[in-house]
Amino acid sequence: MTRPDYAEKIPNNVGLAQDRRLQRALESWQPDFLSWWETMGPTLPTRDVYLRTAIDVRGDGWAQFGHVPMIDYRWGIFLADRDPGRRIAFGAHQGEPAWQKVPGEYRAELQRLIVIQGDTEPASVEQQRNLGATAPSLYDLRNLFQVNVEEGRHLWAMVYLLHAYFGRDGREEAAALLHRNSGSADSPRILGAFNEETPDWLSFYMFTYFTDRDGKYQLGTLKESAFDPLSRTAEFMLKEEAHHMMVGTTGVDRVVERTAQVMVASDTDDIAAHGAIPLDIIQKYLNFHYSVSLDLFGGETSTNVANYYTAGLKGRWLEERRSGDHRLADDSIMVDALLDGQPGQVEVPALTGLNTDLRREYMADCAGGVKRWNRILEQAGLPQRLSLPHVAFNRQVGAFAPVEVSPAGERLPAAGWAARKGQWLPTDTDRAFVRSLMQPVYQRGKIAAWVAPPRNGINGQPFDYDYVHLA
Ligand code: BYC
Repeated sequence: MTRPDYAEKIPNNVGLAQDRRLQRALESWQPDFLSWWETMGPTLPTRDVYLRTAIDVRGDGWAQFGHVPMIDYRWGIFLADRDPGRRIAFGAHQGEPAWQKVPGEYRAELQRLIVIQGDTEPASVEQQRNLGATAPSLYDLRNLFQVNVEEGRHLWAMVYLLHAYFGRDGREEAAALLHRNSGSADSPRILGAFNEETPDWLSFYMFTYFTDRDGKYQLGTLKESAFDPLSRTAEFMLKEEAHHMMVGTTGVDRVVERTAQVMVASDTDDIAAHGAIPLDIIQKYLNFHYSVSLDLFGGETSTNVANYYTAGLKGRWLEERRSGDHRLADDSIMVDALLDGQPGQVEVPALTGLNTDLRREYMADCAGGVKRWNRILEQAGLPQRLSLPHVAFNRQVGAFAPVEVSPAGERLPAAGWAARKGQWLPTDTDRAFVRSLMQPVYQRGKIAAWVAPPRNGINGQPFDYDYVHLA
């Protein structure tokens, strides 16, 4: 595998210069991407930002850091190294060599998975475009822009696959990825969570914790794909994705830390007047972002996912490391379901329950975040704790979509839900209060009062480094 070639118009490690047709097609998509970035990307004018750029796909030295004007960021196409002996790990084709081309019979499904994945990437940039105006520090501002440019690169990753392997249909889908927009009434993004606003930094941290973590799990399943270029693309994307989740994890840490400090210092839970975010509002934001992200795993039972698995298009989380059967034809699984109108579980064939299997991996991972935030509260000597709501709470997709359920899992009549919803999900007043705290802090080494500073800077730099030069 070659190192990315930065002399080319589109940096890549896929030998683009050897395929003139593909190169031309991607070079004609490039100006559309750049004009999308200018019109739908970050709105805060900046001179340059301390960004990391991938220079290799291997090892620790895979990225370099430096101040770059964002529009000059080198969005490129990078696939993890190819394993020439790779074999399909699961499904009906288990044991056969991984595919280097798209088999005709799976073309439509593969294209659909790639389009859905690709659609989320620019959507998140659109959702976050105005956050620069209210950044709590230059450090946070830099992290926001790092996440944004890499989501842009992830779009490139999917567009490469569409152009290289799906012909004219693929090129049309690549164009459409720039035409749908988050929250648009006429042509919204495909998945629900990507049409929600990210209007403030608490939402941003929650989004990068919960929704980027869905990305981790979905990419993990695509990394198992029999279609080798998709697997290799997903593998490298996961490497970049780790930073995005760090931004979310430590972002929520820092909000909870500050909240706890102010609660202790002022000896009250009602800290709104003290310029920090009350714990009950943090819990409501958590409830919202977690439940919306649970929807991203699709229905508890799904014939789509059974077909994807059997065909070898999308595996389970850590498929190759799992012991036992990798075809799942005779297995069963207990999935969440409505039983006599109450949240419960039913047994279904393992194949149709695969969305549930993946969602459970995700839920266990999310519990880790709550544990660390509760440790912060505990260390501050506070008795309050955060928690994940029940799996049936506030769901719009799947078995629980038709019912209303409290965070504790208790079924509610419509009137009960309407009366109590504001205790569990952010109200307009909560959102307005959080927004009122969001005043920008652009001086080096300074930070907004509602969030604690990070323990570490980026790439060994101190917190008061000049991470961003504004225009
Ligand atoms: N919203 O059979 P079902 C990321 C549709 S995030 C709207 O249960 P399936 C990132 C579904 O399409 C990761 N519609 O679904 C994070 C289906 O439609 P059709 C993104 C939904 O197919 C942060 C119907 O409902 N990647 O990378 O088993 C920043 C029946 O559903 C939703 C992927 O998701 C929804 N939430 O599973 C940046 C991977 N859920 O067929 C980036 C690719 C379901 O009836 N996608 N529907 O027309 C997939 O693997 C699957 O398509 C899904 C759905 C998991 C999304």
